[in-house]
Amino acid sequence: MSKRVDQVLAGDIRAASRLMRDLDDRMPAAINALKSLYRHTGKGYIIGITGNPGAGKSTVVDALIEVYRARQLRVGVVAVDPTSPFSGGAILGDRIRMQRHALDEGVFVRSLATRGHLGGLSRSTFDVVSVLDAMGYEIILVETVGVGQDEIDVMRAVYTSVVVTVPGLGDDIQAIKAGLLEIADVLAVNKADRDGADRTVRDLMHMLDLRGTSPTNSVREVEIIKTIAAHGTRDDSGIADLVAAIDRHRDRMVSGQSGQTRARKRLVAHVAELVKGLLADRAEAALEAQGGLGEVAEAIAAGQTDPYTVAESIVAKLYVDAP
Ligand SMILES: Nc1nc2c(ncn2[C@@H]2O[C@H](COP(=O)(O)OP(=O)(O)OP(=O)(O)O)[C@@H](O)[C@H]2O)c(=O)[nH]1
Ligand SMILES: [Mg+2]
Repeated sequence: MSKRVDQVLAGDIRAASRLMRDLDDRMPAAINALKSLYRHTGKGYIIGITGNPGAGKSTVVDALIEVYRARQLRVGVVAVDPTSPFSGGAILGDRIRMQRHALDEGVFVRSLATRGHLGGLSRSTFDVVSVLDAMGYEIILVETVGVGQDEIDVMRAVYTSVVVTVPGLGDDIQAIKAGLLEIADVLAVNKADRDGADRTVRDLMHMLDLRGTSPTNSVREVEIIKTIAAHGTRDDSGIADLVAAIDRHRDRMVSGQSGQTRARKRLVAHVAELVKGLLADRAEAALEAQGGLGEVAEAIAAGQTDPYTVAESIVAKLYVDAP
């Protein structure tokens, strides 16, 4: 086993950070290290936190860190920094919010940028989660903005997914309906200090009921919890209730058939992500070989070729160039 695998297993933060960076660059040695680390994974409990931009996900994560640290558990965090116009300040915001944990050796926060990833965001997230898991972090929190398919794919691979929403915005509820509700194990109605929280809880309950009556959907138990994450772990923040709901879901997951099914689904999601990632890498390389997207677009605009021919030739190259 390589030295760096040993270092990571021993909890060496610098070695782990370096490995994560090398994984982002798809360095073969790093990928080999990850293969060795994989059999040391499976002990951490992975909790996803997703929801609309600005709903308070990072604030919830911050409060959760505090609760789990009080339980003497080591906490790893993966925050996917969105580049959406709604939340351009996220990177700085996350840093400030989570800064008070920065000196705590039991907490490791890793931010991932969405920019510049071609289908690679969920893969990077999986990679970082695996490294944190192998390092022995007992709780792994994954924050993503639940707007893209990538994010939803990530949520399929966690043990408990918490969807954070806020009161009042009818459109938000619609957005939740569109995809997030389907993956929610626990729903948090955050900013419950604002008007309309109870109404939102009722709306969500109604939507869950509707979903439950569909013949294709088996009814899952989804708890709805009101939170005021800005109040941290104060008695009125609802964070203790949220943690209790996560605990209850965890208990249901570790026991019985549903736990097994969920574990298989996680593995399916992981492999599917890796395959997608590898294909995306090859497609990118094939595109580069043709001069990049800019060149390709020029050629099409000049009437030298057409989009269909270009796409076919790129896909054909995936096979020819396979190692
Ligand atoms: N009133 C109120 N404000 C809150 C609450 N929780 C968070 N906020 C505020 O909402 C804003 C956004 O919080 P974040 O935690 O950054 O939200 P986020 O969902 O992580 O945002 P992005 O990662 O940018 O999508 C911040 O100004 C928080 O202080 C709450 O319970 N009540
Ligand atoms: Mg955030």
